[in-house]
Amino acid sequence: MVLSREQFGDDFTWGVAHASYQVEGAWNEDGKGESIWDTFTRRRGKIRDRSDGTVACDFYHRYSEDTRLVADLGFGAQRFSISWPRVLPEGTGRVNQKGLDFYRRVVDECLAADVEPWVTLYHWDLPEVLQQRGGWANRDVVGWFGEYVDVVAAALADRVEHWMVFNEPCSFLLGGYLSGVHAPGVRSLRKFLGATHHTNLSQAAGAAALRARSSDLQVGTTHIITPMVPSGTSERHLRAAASIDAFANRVYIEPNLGLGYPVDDAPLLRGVDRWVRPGDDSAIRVDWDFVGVQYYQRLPVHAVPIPLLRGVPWPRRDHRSYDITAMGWEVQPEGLYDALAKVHAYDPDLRLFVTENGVAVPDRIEDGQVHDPRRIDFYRRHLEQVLRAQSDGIGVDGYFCWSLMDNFEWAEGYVPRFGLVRVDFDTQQRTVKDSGRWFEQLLTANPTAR
Ligand code: IFM
Repeated sequence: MVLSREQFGDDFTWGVAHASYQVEGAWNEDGKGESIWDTFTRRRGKIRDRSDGTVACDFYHRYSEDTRLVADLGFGAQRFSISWPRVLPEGTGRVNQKGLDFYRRVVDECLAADVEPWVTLYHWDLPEVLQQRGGWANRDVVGWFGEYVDVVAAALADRVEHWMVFNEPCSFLLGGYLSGVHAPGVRSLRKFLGATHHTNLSQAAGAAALRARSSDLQVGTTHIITPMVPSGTSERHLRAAASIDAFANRVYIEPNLGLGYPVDDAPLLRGVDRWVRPGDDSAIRVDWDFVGVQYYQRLPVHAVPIPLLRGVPWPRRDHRSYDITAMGWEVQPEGLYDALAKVHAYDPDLRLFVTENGVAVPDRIEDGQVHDPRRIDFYRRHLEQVLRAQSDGIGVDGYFCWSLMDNFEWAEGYVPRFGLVRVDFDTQQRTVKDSGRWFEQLLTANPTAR
């Protein structure tokens, strides 16, 4: 199918996304405190290429030219996150004005370039001092987070309309508190359940702090949705898929919608009860203006028990017949449709945005160009699924590419490259890839010329 911008509707938001620790660098400049990723990356064996985000894409100093690039490629929105320890170096209390000023400059740069700033409040870089006090497993985090959100909202709510409270709770909770592959590297089912409940409460506290600042804001959050596909029709496989769906998708969504924890499909989740207090059922509820759906892969599920999870089945990769990305993920565009349909089913009136979708492929620079046909094919096929969703009545109002530029991919370091723009991490030179040009053509060219 030949895609054109018009097919998606006049009000459709086209954006790019990135996150503080992955792009900013300047890890200790202008009074910033340490985050859990500053400390985690120093631990041996945690990052594949032993790298860290101390410099990353140097967005802290290059936000102007990068924002100009966003506009030149035809995008109308830039989604970025705020680093909590840059704003509150001690996690609570003293505000670092220079940190807040940086984000005001980024926002103003966006507005001047006619690029709408979309702000994420938490994309995984908790202040290290708060981790020393238990991090997300300490219930006090709900109050700490509410205070932080209020500080940021006070500084930016007059010029930022779209806010996302969290980025992918699933990723930092499963990775940070259960498998331990992400910061803070904890491996404990008990703490994972506590951290999950406190994050869900913090979704509500963050949303309330935003709404208290202004009733004009669009308040949302984002979830990575990984559709689970049972490997067979036997009861065992069906139960395995339902159980992992509860762990990887539903547990971060449903409590905020007033649906409680999905304990019937995943009895291990009953352990959350020890963390729940009277009144939490109502305190946890949020009336979202929109939800950001983030999609990368679907997972075939076999009933293979993992000891740490005491019998909970875990997805096993079995995708020989699919195109596999540099992350080892299966390219399955229909999964994006399934992810959108899954969230839509909770509330057909909820506005949805694809707030992340993208692919890491091993691309290289040749004669000053980066030819990345696999990435173009990936985007084309996923955008077709957005159109399919829209035509089936699923309200999808925007699409953000992950990512504007190659950046620090957490435990994978700088090996996987997700950008529409290549970054040479030695020189910081940016080179627009063919996929970036493809978007530029889609978004800016005269329709008859495509
Ligand atoms: O790089 C991450 C991002 O921080 C969160 N969503 C998934 C991306 C790719 O792994």
